[in-house]
Amino acid sequence: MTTPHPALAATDPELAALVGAEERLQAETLRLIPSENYVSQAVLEASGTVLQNKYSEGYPGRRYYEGQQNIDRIETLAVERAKALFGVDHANVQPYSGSPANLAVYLAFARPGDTVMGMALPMGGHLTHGWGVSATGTWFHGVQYGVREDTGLIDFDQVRELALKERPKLIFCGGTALPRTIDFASFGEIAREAGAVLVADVAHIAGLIVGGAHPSPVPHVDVVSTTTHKTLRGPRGAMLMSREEHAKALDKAVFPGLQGGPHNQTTAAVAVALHEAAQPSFRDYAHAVVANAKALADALLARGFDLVSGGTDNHLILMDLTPKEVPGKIAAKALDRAGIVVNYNTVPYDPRKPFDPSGVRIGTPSLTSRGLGTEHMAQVAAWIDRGVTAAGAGDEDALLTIRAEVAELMAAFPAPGLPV
Ligand code: DSN
Repeated sequence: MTTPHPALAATDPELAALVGAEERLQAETLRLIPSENYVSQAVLEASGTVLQNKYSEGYPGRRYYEGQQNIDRIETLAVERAKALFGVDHANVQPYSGSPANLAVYLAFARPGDTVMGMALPMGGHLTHGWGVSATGTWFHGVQYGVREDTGLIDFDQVRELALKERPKLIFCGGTALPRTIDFASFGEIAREAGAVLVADVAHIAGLIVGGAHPSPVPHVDVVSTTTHKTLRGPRGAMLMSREEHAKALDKAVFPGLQGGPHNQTTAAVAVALHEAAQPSFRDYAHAVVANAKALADALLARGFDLVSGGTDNHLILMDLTPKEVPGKIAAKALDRAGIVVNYNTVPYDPRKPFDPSGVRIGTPSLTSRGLGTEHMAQVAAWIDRGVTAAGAGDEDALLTIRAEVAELMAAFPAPGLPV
């Protein structure tokens, strides 16, 4: 059999074997982590080019190194595509990933000790939205909002009350475990009333936004921060976008404020992903991701699962396994052995600890990229149900049986970017 990475296999067989093993794992398993995806072969190729060899501190036309003839055009292409796709005045495609992108926003608009506001991590927010263990909660005074215990929905009364009392410099909206549509307009009204800069962190839903399957934050917020590798289906990277008035502050914060040379190979792959996301087929993809998530949520509800907020509007489902009497971590690890890859997650008001929480977070971006449709979601829910039951009973044979069934279905839906 020929190897898909001949030079790697010849130079470093040990590493090549590990890459091959990961390719098999990604091919054979049902990947349900909502922040993951499969990039296309074109994105993979762009991110593995000689662009890797070039230093390019600065911005197109304003670099600190020579030899930027091609790099400038590549970065400009990525910037122009981002602007067109998201409908923004300004885009910076250089942040290395989501956390540095958000840190650059702090650098642009706040000073250490300032008050900032975001959703609490255990409620579905992100570390970089001012949570205590993050630099953003250590160097800044983070105040945190959450969701209502009875509905699982963002508590806008609390958001407004906190914002007017604390007068934060920055308000972050968006998160990592929010199954419902984000009401950017309400956040915009509150931020204006409080005099805060409003940042929408749309890392999870960027692909849904450009695909027309989630409302855009652009008319309502000052800054849009996003990673490029989740529903947007690009390489691991990030972007900051804004109106023209904030362009200089953001650019200065990214470079020279926080980062050195941009990762040009990633910039190129971001440009490719944005080109792909501008195609009509990507709109179909974004809507299919949501349709699959809704169908999966319905099938799980029918099997007696407790879903935070009662379901989903987007790509993500947060299951509270408390009624099943199986802790999230035990369930996640058992599902992994069954070939179903998920992550354990806190649920709002979780009585358990973050490293051993009550919930499991799942999503449909990856399986949709493989071509699975709503007709498959009853089967996916059945596997999850059987897997959780087997986890509770310690039934390893049942997990192995599921693993074989999963692999059989996955073989019929080859994953983009992976050797067949
Ligand atoms: N790690 C990402 C996620 O899984 O949601 C957030 O940064």
